Amino acid sequence: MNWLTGRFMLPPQGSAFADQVDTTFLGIYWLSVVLFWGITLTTLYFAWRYQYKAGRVTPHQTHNTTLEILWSVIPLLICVGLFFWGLNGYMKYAVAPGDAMEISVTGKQWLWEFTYPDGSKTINDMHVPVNKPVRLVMTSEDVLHDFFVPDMRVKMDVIPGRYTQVWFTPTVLGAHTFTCAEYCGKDHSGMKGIMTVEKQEDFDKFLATGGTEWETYRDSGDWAGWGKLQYERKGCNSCHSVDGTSSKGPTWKGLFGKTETLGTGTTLVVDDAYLQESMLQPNAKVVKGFEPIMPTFQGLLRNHEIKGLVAYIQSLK
Ligand code: HEC
Ligand SMILES: [Cu+2]
Repeated sequence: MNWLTGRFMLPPQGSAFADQVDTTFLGIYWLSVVLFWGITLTTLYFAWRYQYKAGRVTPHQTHNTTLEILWSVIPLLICVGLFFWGLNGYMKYAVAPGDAMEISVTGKQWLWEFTYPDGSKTINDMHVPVNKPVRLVMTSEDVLHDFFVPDMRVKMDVIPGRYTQVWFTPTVLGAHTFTCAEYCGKDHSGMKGIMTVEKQEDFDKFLATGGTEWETYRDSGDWAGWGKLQYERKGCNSCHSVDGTSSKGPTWKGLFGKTETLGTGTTLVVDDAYLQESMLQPNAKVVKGFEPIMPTFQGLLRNHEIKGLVAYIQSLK
């Protein structure tokens, strides 16, 4: 195992500076291991070597200048060395390069929302092009959150009323998980998602249409499957079940075609138009027995995503 510069117990390295972060971390880790065992074993040895023996006299010593200087100066040098080692890495990654692509990240109970330079938005689903620097400008709408992408070695508090930033250059194609690393309430553990690192042309396609996945569903005509993906990706699953249990929102099972009673007492038959309106203007018609807590998905759902969701709901008999 390549224990100093390799992964040793750490997640895969997905960004350009992951290696430097790991080297610093593991350097301090192994220094601590050596010091811990050195001190512990020496203590145990001395306890044994100088244990009480009847008649043994301890020599009287007031001090030892050489020793005292050594045990002050050596740790001092180690600390100063560690400081500059850390500072070097910190300075490099404190300020993003000017050509970094900016993605704004908003944390709220309990989801992550991403806004791309062209205004496209996604929830709990982040896409970035490979080998291009990305800068995240982050804020929170409610309480403290913390955006953590272990593979990228990116972790930063997300604070209400303030902007924080991080940047990184993703180098490994594929899926990388991210999560909230600051306990932020009941459903904190649900604040997670996937960062997909993809080739520039796939990223452009994603911005325009929802990506290569969309093409697969379109070509197979599987609208309900496409909708199910949106149900998970856009965070609908944090409030709507598909198995008949009602949580924060009404279940989707058997929803299509049923007669729904609204808070106002009126009734209607659930059809395409009502479903679409419920996504874009959720407060226009509030279902009886539920709070109007559903956020609007205006601008967050593309037309073909809405169509997929409607097909998915229709399929849940
Ligand atoms: C924060 C919780 C929450 C999230 C997230 C959420 N909803 Fe809702 N949704 C509700 C609540 C509460 C209601 C019932 C009150 C109302 O009608 O506004 C509702 C109602 C609906 C209805 C009408 C249901 C009925 O029984 O008539 C539809 C359709 C719907 N949501 C779709 C969606 C879709 C699609 C998403 C994801 C893109 C989503 N919701 C995300 C809370 C949520
Ligand atoms: Cu959080």
